[in-house]
Amino acid sequence: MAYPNTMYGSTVAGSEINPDIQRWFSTVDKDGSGRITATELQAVLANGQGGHFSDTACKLMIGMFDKEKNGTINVSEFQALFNYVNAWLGVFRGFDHDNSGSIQENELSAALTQMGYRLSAEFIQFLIKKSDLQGHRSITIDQFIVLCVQIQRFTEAFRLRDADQSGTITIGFEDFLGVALNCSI
Ligand SMILES: [Ca+2]
Repeated sequence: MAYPNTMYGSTVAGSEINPDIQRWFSTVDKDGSGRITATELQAVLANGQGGHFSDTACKLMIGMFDKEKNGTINVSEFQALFNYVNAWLGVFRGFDHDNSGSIQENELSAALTQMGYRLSAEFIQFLIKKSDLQGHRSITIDQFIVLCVQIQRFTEAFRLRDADQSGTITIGFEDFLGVALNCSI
């Protein structure tokens, strides 16, 4: 898989904190509690497109790096999250072939193919419509990350149940609800 993963490489927490990271963290951790929320993260994290990430993307990312599962992250988790976001920005730029700052249908198709997915043109259109509720034409960096993480989660849940790799699973009702509620963002 050619997309960032929280489990590998530069996103491992506990290493030395970069002074810039420490400074950015401190600017939003105004009460000095040592932990920041999704709202505070949104204030400090640039999306590489001259703006900030959406509420959904910030909550998703806090949830991925918050080991205590209380909706906040400390500075070393913030550093891991920052590296993860930068890796995603690189992926996004790599697939934004026309440098439009957004991902169109053909670009999303290429991205997901390179990530190892075989999805129909109709399904790619559906994914864009789901993300871009207004124009139905392109998705932003936030929507791209949220979409990829969500597809990744559902794929893992599917693979666990598709032992013979037939591409088809039989799923019980409660298991289905569990997957849907765990994987949705
Ligand atoms: Ca583009």
